[in-house]
Amino acid sequence: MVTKVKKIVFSGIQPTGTIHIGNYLGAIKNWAELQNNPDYDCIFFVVDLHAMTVPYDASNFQATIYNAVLDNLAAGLDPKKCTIFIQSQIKEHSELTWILDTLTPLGELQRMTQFKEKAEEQKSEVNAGLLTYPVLQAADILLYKTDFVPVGKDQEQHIEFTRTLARKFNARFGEVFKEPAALIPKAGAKIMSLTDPAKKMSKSHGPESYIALFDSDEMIRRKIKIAVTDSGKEVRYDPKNKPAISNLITIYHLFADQPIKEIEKRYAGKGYADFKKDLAEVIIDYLKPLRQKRERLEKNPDYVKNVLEEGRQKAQKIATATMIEVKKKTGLI
Ligand code: AQP
Repeated sequence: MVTKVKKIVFSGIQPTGTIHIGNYLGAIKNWAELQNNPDYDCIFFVVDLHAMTVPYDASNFQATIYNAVLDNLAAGLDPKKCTIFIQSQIKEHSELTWILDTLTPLGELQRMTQFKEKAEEQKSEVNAGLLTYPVLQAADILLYKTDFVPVGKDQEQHIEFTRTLARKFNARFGEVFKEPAALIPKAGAKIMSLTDPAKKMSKSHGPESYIALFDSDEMIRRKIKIAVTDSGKEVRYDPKNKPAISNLITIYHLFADQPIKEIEKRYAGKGYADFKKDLAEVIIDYLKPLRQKRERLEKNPDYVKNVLEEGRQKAQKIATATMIEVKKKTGLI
């Protein structure tokens, strides 16, 4: 009997505080769907090393990392169907980063959109890690011989960079890495900020700009109520001319699983206020079971510990095997 080789799906999330609905709709929701596909072997991880590139509090970092794992389990990752682990527990990520660093032109990193934005945001703390972030990300992905990386639109440039590095390494040292492809969702790939629809929804733009996955019902109602809207009062999907309301319609469409046309029809002749009131309830209804699941998980730390240990062991096996190949090809002892 011929066993079919499964494609590797690999992606991660930073433990930098609360996960928001942008992270969920752009990435985690798709991860939870992909893990059900029998053709895929899914590996997801919490990228704590990446989170160290921005100012953070070491005294509660462990709790933040642990909470990110809880958030992802509550949001639908099922350890029976996928591998879940913590980046820093696999040393090979850092080891491969160094080797890939030596293949990376400095100018390419300086041109990365995320670096330019973050360097602007944290002017006083532009560390080298912020610059080499995409190299660590490439090492993460390549270490697992990844085929597909499900991410939001903002990560497209980093995946392209990863492909370039894989090609470069293979050309110079011999074939080791696969060239991964980004899997970007058709809708939800870039959920915009509630306070500024020109910017992507982001934790760093203040709590009113995003809805956290585990915000209270009251917080969700308030944030949607004060979310900026466009001039006029028509609930119409038109990202170019009505970016704020189009963003809210996208959120409605994805959480209610209803076509955009149907939503527009339902609110024809009604104003933004009616639409926003219903949108808040749609989000609340969707997120309720996730919150309940998180509460159950919180009471079961041993289960979470076991999930992470199993994940670590599976990840370690793959990472070790890849690094043996890498060391051989690069001439290291
Ligand atoms: N606004 C978004 N819309 C769709 N997808 C998004 N992602 C992030 N923001 C959006 C996707 O979520 C996954 C995890 O991203 P991350 O851990 O790298 O988080 P981030 O992009 O750093 O999130 P923030 O909120 O923007 O953090 P700060 O403010 O700290 O920089 C990725 O697949 C990403 O594409």
